[in-house]
Amino acid sequence: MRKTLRVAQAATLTVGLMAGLAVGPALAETWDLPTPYPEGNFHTQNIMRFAEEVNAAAGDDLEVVVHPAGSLIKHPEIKNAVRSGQVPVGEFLLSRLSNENPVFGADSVPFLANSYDAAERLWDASREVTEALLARQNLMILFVVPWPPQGIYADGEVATLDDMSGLKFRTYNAATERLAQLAGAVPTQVEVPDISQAFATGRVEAMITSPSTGVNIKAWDFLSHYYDTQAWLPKNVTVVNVDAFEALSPELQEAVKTAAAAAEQRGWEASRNETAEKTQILLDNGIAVADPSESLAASLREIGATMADEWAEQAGDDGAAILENYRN
Ligand code: PCA
Repeated sequence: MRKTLRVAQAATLTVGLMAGLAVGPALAETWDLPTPYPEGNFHTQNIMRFAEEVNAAAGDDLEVVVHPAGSLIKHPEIKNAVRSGQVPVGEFLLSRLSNENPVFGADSVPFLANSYDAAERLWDASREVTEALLARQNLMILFVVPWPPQGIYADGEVATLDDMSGLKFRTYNAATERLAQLAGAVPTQVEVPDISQAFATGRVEAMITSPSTGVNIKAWDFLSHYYDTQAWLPKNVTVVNVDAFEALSPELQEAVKTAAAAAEQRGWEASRNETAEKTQILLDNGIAVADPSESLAASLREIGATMADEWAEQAGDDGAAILENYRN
């Protein structure tokens, strides 16, 4: 009798433990969030803050874990990883998708929108169609944040476009590749975590990117000049898989949306502050920072005009609608 009782008690205890494990707080859902850029970058910092805010609001129900610098998933695969549900959320450079549809590359048309105010207006004009295109891939935008204006880095003076001729030029999307071609340079696609290595080994010799990325990779280790060409402000987008989002309780969906709206606002502000702050760090480390010469600026504007025509042709009706919205 005593023995039976003990066994029964033990059985009850075991069942209780299992039940406890099955619903216990240790089993909060984890959302892995891969990003392409290093932890110190302002986009990554902003996303980490987004994760903190969601986690604080979600209590034990959801934990967003940020994996920077392509450590979980490499940049070229992040979009499809979110689309397929391999991960529920992720960040990538929107214009990387311009090969799927030129609309995604609207923000990388040189000189179309090369100030923060213009970039904001261009995004207002393109947000709806961009969201609709991503929705077809089961993706919903959480927030969008621009990089500072893009400038040219080189190891030596670039007084005219001729000085770019034949340079091995690091690119990050179709527009930078096309710009390099039109400038007579030799394009090579390299992701940010691999840039230092690419310069160190001579695989690339020049690039166009922001003061932020220049500082993140310590451009002064390989390069001497930065030209503030203010060519465009490309944007990063953080997206969520729609099924993963809809599987959340209404309260959690609200918490994610609230944190996303805050991240978008904070991100634009941080980006505006980045430009001067990171340009100063380039200067402090011995990079010669200058405006492009009149000759270089004129050549780049010409390249920009060619690329704008090409984009308008490729982007068709959607592109025309974006331009019309943007200009009015
Ligand atoms: N940095 C990213 C994209 C634009 C930027 O400023 C890069 O260089 O890849």
